[in-house]
Amino acid sequence: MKITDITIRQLQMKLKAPFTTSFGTFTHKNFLLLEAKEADGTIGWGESVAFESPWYSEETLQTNWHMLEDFLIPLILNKQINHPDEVSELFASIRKNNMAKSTIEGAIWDVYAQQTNQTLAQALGGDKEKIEVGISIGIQDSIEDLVALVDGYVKDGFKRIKVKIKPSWDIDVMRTLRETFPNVAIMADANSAYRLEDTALLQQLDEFDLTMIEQPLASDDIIDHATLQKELKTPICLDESIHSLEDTRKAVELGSTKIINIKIGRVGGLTEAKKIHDYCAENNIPVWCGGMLESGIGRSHNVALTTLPNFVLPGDTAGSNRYWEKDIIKPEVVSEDGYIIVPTTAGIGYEVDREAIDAYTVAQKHYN
Ligand code: OSB
Ligand code: MG
Repeated sequence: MKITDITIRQLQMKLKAPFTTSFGTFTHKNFLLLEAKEADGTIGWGESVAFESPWYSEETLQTNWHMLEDFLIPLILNKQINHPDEVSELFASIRKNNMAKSTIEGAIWDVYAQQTNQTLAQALGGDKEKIEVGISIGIQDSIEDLVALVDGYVKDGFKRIKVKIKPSWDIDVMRTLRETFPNVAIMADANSAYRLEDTALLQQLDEFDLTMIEQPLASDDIIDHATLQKELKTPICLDESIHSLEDTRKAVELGSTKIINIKIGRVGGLTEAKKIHDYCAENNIPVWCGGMLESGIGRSHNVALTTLPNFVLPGDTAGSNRYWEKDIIKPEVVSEDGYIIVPTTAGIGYEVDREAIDAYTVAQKHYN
């Protein structure tokens, strides 16, 4: 492969409903899309999962654009690439900036899959025909509102309900949910809202038989999580703390985590995501695919990754209609009765809706 042209677009899409975490509320998603053209005309698509502000990680839409324009794109344009695994080698001189790296690597995986006439899932080595879907629910104004929402999602068939928690929106919320939905798989995601001093409070969650608690402590910590896990029955799942296979190995060896949430952007791309998957499979650590409120393009990469065998827990990759009035792919990602059917056409498997992309584009730049 030789990538001869790259276009970066900034899109703004309005969420159907605001999404609130322990850090604040999103009403819109502003993000970058990357279109890469190979010498033979094949086009691949990647999505940056960086948000506008650095609350989830230090990367932002603007830092991603800067890294892509000034460092990453020049390392890719017109270089001979035999396999997408080589992209991370080309980027070896650039530290971190994983979401920026992943944006371009994802597009190259899409090109590679099309040129080898495989689905992205097949190119990665996955073989599921459908994947199990869970849903992530933001912080609500009242417990009654939350119960009503969860009731709807349970009826829709979602295989697992994840609820955002924060101090003062935690124990009572989870108790009510467990009492109302005794047989549903429920988990909590704290997005780093607690400290080790909160151990006694977090131990109260053990009563509610949660599938896991996601990232209770600091986003850069694996030491305190190991201490906390010794005091908790509920399995800890790390999200923000995991940026690589090395982070995964260290966290698993320390006992900081029993489950890993893999996000392609956070770990720098599909190649690293697959390595983490393989390591976890060998070490009996179940994994699942997290979400970053992606458009259909990022979502299609998540669907493909989830077809790998050790993605044994339902992910956060719900259908397009959970987020958008109109997505940017055709057909949209559909979740039905808690499953998404994996597409069967080559590459990401969904057609890109250029009219929709144009309508959401607020800025763009071409590189060649
Ligand atoms: O922590 O998993 C998270 C959304 C934005 C940023 C971080 C997270 C989330 C979610 C929702 O939980 C995932 C999704 O539905 O795409
Ligand atoms: Mg999370």
